[in-house]
Amino acid sequence: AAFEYAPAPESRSVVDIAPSYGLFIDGEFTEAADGKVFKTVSPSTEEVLSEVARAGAEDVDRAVKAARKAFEKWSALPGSERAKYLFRIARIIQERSRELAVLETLDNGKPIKETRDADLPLVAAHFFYYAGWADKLDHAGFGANPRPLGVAGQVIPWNFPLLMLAWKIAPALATGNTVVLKPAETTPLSALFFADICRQAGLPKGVVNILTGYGDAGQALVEHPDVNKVAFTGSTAVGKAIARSVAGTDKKVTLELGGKGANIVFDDAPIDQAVEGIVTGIFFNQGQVCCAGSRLLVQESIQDELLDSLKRRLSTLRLGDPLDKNTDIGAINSAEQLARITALTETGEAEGAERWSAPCELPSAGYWFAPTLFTNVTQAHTIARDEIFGPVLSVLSFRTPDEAVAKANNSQYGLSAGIWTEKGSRILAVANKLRAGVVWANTFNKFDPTSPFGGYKESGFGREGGRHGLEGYLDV
Ligand code: TXE
Repeated sequence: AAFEYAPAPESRSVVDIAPSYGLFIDGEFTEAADGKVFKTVSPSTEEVLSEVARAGAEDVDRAVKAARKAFEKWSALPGSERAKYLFRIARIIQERSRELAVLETLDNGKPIKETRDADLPLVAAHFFYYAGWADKLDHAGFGANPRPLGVAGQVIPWNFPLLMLAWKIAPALATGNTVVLKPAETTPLSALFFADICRQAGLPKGVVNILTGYGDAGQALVEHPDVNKVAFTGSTAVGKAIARSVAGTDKKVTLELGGKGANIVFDDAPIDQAVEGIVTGIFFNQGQVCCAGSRLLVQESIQDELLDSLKRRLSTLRLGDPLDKNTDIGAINSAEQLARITALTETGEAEGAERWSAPCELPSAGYWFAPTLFTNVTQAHTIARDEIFGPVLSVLSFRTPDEAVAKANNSQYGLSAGIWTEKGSRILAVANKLRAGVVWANTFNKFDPTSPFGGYKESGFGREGGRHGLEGYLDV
């Protein structure tokens, strides 16, 4: 690993959570203009963690004004100066990663193993990576002296609260933009913690503003006339609504939406390795991952063997307290998300697919769903087409590579895909035919700040990460 991290956290006492939090505007925590608040709960226990200010249109306006004012100075700083702030933020994230991992696990429900070993290292890595670009923009291949856009309005989801924040804020600041970011209503706490890190790093006031709130605040933000750039990650329905609402303005937009990734296993694949990759592909973060490998496409000749191994492996997954270092499967993020997953799996059964769920005891409080797979799935089934965004795998089979490609591409989405085979030539041949923004070979859900990430088709447009991730924040 490139970075060192604190020893494993094991208890919520690692992090102080205040009983209430304000909005972060112009470097200060402040109440919402109309005094509204909402509660954030731990999805694994339903315990109220804190009460958070709920932003409205007036707060959005205040935050955008602060960001506009800050833009004048921030964009005029030499890139090397902006880099210093980003490096400082990255280092503080590392230093405080233990607190952040526990906080994220409490507010989101995902296992500490993941926040500690995946989310937090990647969050720091993104700030380090984009810090490195801040003084090299002339050499990023966009021509000399590319210019920042201005104020970026960013709306993010709840599945990787801090990582999505890093994907949005790090490139925006590196390129000289200022930010108003709205985290998802079910996971506001790590973004507020990050606001505190900005203060600790001495970041000038107004460069980063955090507005906790609901979709109405997100809508007011993306529609605000003084926002120059809109970056959204979330549902395809809201993404389309945002695209419509900014049409006819001069705002630049990047959208990262849903997915229905195909994980394709050929008959020459190393089965044990493929099984691990299938598990990572769909059960990482309880399947609440836009690029999850939610459709398993398995070559017919090895289907029975693969499914037997997979079921054996799923039976060993440990579901429960996400703060336990041994937990593999944590809680579903919200009652609403659990209801969506439940409804789609019921549709799967009603349409004739065969359901198998891993044997495990679900805790009585909180939002839980056992790792589940469906066989006898056809391409017409709803569970083969719609994003479930939960720990549910739909299994389909194929005979030839061409059929695998056709099935993989038979989707409104095009975010991710995986290929499992010993043949390098097959990897290249198949990958080039897949209409997906990222294709993994003999691995899955591998992320790196140097790699661009984003979708084809209804999975959205624009790229985040890598050099490409700079482009959405620049006039070139
Ligand atoms: O998403 P929403 P939800 C998919 C996944 C999931 C479904 C619904 O399939 O089951 O979406 O999840 C803000 N204008 N993904 O309802 O509503 C909202 O407050 C501006 C895939 O949670 O899109 C939150 O901050 N903003 C996905 C953010 O949008 C609005 C991640 C996402 O919430 C808004 C999440 C509006 N009109 C869900 N309405 C991925 N691509 O990773 C809501 N928001």
